[in-house]
Amino acid sequence: MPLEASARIVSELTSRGYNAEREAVTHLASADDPQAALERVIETLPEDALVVRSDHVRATLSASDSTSKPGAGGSEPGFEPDGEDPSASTGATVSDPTATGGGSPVETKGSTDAERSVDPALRSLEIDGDMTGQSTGTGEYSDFVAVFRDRLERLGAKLRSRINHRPATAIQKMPGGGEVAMVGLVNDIRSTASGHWLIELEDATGTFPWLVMKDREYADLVEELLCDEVLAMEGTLADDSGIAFVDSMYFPDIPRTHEPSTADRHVQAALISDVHVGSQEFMHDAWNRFADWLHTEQAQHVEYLLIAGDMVEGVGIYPDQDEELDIVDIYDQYEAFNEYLKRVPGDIEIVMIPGNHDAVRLAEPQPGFDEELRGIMSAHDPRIVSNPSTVTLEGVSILMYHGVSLDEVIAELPEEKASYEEPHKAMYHLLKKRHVAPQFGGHTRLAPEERDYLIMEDVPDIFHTGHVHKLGFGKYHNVLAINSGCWQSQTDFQKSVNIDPDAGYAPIVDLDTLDVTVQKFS
Ligand code: D5M
Ligand code: FE
Ligand code: ZN
Repeated sequence: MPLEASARIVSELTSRGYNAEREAVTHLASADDPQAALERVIETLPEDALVVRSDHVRATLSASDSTSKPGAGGSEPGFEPDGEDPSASTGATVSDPTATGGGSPVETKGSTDAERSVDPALRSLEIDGDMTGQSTGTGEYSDFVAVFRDRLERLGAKLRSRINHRPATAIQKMPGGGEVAMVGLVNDIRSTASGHWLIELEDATGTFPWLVMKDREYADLVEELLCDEVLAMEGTLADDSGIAFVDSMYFPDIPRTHEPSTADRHVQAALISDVHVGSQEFMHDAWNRFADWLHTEQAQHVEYLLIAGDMVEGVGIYPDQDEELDIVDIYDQYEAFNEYLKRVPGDIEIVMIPGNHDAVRLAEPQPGFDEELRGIMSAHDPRIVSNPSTVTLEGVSILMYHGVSLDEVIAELPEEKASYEEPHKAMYHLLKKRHVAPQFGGHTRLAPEERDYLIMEDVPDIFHTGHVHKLGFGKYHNVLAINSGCWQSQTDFQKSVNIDPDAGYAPIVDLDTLDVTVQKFS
């Protein structure tokens, strides 16, 4: 099926306010006169229809086949290709869906359009950890105490069985020279005059200082530590019991033996983020190519679309941001985003969480969009949940988090351990700490709640973030970490700090194997 014809059909339907099932578009595109077929289909649609369904198209076209010759309605102009040259360069792991000859890494079974039909009964989509409507925080100091206590309790539970730990106040009273262990939050990290490291751990009873000697093998781990993360230390008490010398450190971590779940059939999910509609740099052509591609046979197994925040550019997010706005009203930005969502096939399930550019509170966890914004973004009936949330697709759990803490991980850790060039490695550290935003008080704003929603209580099969606008993926203890790039070309700010965004890519995950292929649309 020619991509241009389906692209044109999708545009045409979108401009008239309709969404369409993929199969419906395929069917229309393969009609002798697609434009006439489309007109007939629209004429016969029920008045309240929002989605053009394949059974309706089939019924309409077969009815009219018997009464008129193909193209008989034909006063409309025929379908011309867009004239847009969608060619793009391809990289090693990247496939260019618009190049002739395909070269698709996506497995296609058979080649007939009829096989693309999706049986909704095979799908399953569950949400966990959506805190929308659950916020209890009043912003009082006591809420901060509660959220850190919950963090220490729940992450500490992952460590307490592994060591013979004691509370901070009990350690102070133990005889000097003995073996000791403690589970706590990192309260402070300081280097000493002689180049050693002093780490203060805090638990519910108090604090205790731990010294990491610079020549010990664990010294290397100190540069990975972030304030407020939970870990355990084991070591030897000094003679006066005022400090302990670290022999081992333990992190909540992902067990190395973790075996991810996979789907029982060949089904795929597209993982994206950072659309930034409303920005002058929003790449609408790339987005439209992506949406059009989703209507093609090559994308027939893509049944889910996950969007990890920054749907729109927002207003007043950064200084002088208004100079780069294409749409200045935040609601208009969401209206426009909704139009772009409509181009996505109506039979793809969409899940989305907010990011720091979206119109929800900035402090994390961020509840899902309010009713007014849900109303605006309703055309595709997306599942709108909090940042973070876990979505389980056919048994495969995907932790979605926008990713603001990645800026901090990248700023605090040495280049080889976390960088914008390899954002997935920064994600590995969050997995190791079993927390999406450990450090409080920097870029990441924390909303005090009774419960710490940012903890990774269960091990996800996939961890999906965005925010840093760089594409990267890899596995950490069998968990697939994906940072999904963006749909916004380089902004003036990014130019000034040398951020070269990966814009216009869609990583596609096979849910049956957790393999990733990247489709390029820019
Ligand atoms: O963030 C996109 C990336 O760029 C993320 O790594 C933060 C960084 N960024 C972008 N603009 C700024 C300004 N003005 N200050 C600091 N950091 C910035 P996004 O959430 O899409 O803006
Ligand atoms: Fe962004
Ligand atoms: Zn962001």
